[in-house]
Amino acid sequence: MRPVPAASFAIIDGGTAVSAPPPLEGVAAHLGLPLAADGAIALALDEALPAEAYRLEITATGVTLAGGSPQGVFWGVQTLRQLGRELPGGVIEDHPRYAYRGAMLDLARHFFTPAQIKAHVDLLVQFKINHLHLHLTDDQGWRLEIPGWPRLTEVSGGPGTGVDGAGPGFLTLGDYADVVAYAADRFVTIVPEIDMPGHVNAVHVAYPELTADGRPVAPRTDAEVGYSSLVAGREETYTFVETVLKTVAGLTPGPYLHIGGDECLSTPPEDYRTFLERVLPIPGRFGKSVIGWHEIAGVDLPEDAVVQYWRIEATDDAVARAAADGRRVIVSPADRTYLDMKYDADTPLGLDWAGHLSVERAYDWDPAERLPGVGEDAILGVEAPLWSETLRSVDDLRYLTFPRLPAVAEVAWSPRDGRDWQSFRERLAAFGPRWTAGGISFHRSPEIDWH
Ligand code: TNX
Repeated sequence: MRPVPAASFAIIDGGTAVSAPPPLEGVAAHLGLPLAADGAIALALDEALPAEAYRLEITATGVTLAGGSPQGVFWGVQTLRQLGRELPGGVIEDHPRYAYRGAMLDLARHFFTPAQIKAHVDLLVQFKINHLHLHLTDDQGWRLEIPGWPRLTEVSGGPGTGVDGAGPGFLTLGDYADVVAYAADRFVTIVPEIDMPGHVNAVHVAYPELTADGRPVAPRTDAEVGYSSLVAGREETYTFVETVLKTVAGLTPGPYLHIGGDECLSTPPEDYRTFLERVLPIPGRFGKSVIGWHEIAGVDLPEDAVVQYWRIEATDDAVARAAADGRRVIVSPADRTYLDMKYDADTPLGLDWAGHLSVERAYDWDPAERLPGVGEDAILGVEAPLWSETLRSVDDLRYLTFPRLPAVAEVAWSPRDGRDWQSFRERLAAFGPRWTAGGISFHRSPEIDWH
């Protein structure tokens, strides 16, 4: 840290060091600067602040960064990194609007390796995302090793799986633990999803004895939905589900297990209800809260259940009733948060069933005004899902993620009256050169005057 004559800003240079008390040494390491007792950047805990809040004071002689917890300090570190090497003098006091700020990655339609997932986490935390939801299973593939059920990954995670057969692979127990630990070190909670009772063709390919008639099922590599279902009326179904959820709960330190529940178009409504009434309480027995896509709101929910809303239409009475009964909602409307929607008609990747999603559309909306009956208090947070039917590489994943993920992340972090599209698009423009320098592919949206 070099004092500058104008005294209005500070400069981080090769000689700048960080001081941190022992509980913050791990956080300090994320600055990539040496530790020293008299470092010009001083990290501290301030228990008067909420856990995720931080206060950043920048003067010509140094920087003080205090957080309500190591996580709060970590978010302040992200802000410092965003400011660059020339830090404007002043005080920033900041805290999140929502506790749950999520991104989702679909590993089932196209697998990404642990190294790729970790690199993704590194990019997400820059925007203060604190949950990564992994969609681990679907019709086209099963991506997490489950002891006792080896064919799930040997067959349905093997060669030729994924959309177009182009996305094979799976996480071993060790891989998953490694991803969880890496994310935790960056204050990101992994939210594992095992999608059921629909989206299970990969289960039936691996274990035909779980189908209705016990006959073998062909693998599917197309992108259809709504044709497969676990059988609600058979005990074997629940033996399978219990084992899987117990395994995933045991591997997952975070508080949530996502059980899917979406698009069960081939499950008769009574079977859907029967199945969910059996399965919704299972995460609770393993100490976890259950999350499901909003279709689950039609069924009696455990008290701590969380409903993830993805609809594009404005109303959903079942979700509003669940909110009135005290259930929390994660807001992921497809027309505002789905990173797999095309930006515009020319976007080479992505889908368009929810319309085109420009950067401005991803930014300029309010979660608490989206759904009648689901106001601020009912909202746990906001998540941007990325379904991977059209992804074939990390570049593809990043191209759809950036720059819309930062837009949704700001919707989740900043208060409504603290957000402004003009200001956002100017701040976003500064990421162009950084992403380019880092080899991070992104969409050069014409809505932004890129630097
Ligand atoms: C709907 S949204 C799905 C997924 C697809 C996605 C594609 C939801 C809960 N289910 O199965 O991948 O659309 O955008």
